[in-house]
Amino acid sequence: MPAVLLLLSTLAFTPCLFAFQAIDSTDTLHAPPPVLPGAYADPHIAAFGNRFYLYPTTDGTEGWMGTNFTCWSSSDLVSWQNEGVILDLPKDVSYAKARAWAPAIARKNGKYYYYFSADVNIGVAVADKPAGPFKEVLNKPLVAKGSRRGQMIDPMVFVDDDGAAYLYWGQGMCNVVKLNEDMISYDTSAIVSFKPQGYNEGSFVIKRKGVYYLMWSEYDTRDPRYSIAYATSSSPMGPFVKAENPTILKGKGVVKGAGHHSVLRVPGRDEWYIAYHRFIIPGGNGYNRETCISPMRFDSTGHILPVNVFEKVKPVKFKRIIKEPFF
Ligand code: FUB
Repeated sequence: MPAVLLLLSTLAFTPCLFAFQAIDSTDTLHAPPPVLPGAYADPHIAAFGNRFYLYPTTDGTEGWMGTNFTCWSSSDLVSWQNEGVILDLPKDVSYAKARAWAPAIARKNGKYYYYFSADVNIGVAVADKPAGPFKEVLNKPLVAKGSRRGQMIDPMVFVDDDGAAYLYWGQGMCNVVKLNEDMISYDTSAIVSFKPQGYNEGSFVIKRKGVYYLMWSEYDTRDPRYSIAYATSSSPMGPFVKAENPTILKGKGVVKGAGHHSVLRVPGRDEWYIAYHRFIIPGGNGYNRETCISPMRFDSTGHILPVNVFEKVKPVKFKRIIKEPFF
């Protein structure tokens, strides 16, 4: 092609290119697809060995009447494989049959501990592998319905660098207690309960550069304003101080009801991702939610930056075999 024609054709395409880029970063009508197919909420994300795992609530019924839990695994955070049902309340749990909500996973003593909400109790099951099979171990709730103010749901276990594990839970109130070495018992007199301003449910804790970040969901999960806020502390037991700009994840445009999250640090890197649910696009609501993942970043002073719910997660590779601390 003669040089002048080449220049003309390049110029002719340039505005299209700019227009495309502009739409890509500001378009709130077209959100990235969810990472799991179908109705899954309250995703707990984790990395074990050289794989990523998601443990969600099975959604899609009025009143959240799901009865079983699934596990999903991935090598890159983008393609997810269904590992099947890992706990089935009617079959595997004696004290609860439905309302299988908001699970959490933790690893310690070479075992995988799966904490789950079931008929507004919190239970615990144990496995040798991240995708199970899990066995309910107590034959009674770890936290019983009605034992404290608020709902006994939404467990999360944070294992600190020294191997100490802390259980967080609660709707209405945030509760925290250090778990015993066995991960399935604790001193009830040591429970600390508090309510950060705006707190509703879904607490999650991470530690970065010596700072403990407590995050939680605000508003009701059926409310399009459902969103995530955070506070920080120098101790896993608090007190936690709510951040100056606390909202780190909320809906915009077609994205509604974005919340009940968990956070993943890619092992060995200062690279973070947030897993959360939103109303299914199109046509979803607080009982029909889907699981998404977006990058999560910090500023140079350690504040969590607001997440762009329109940023698509790109494939993440483990660069090498990671030897993680194995408590
Ligand atoms: O999925 C059922 C309930 O909805 C969860 O336990 C809450 O956190 C809310 O997401």
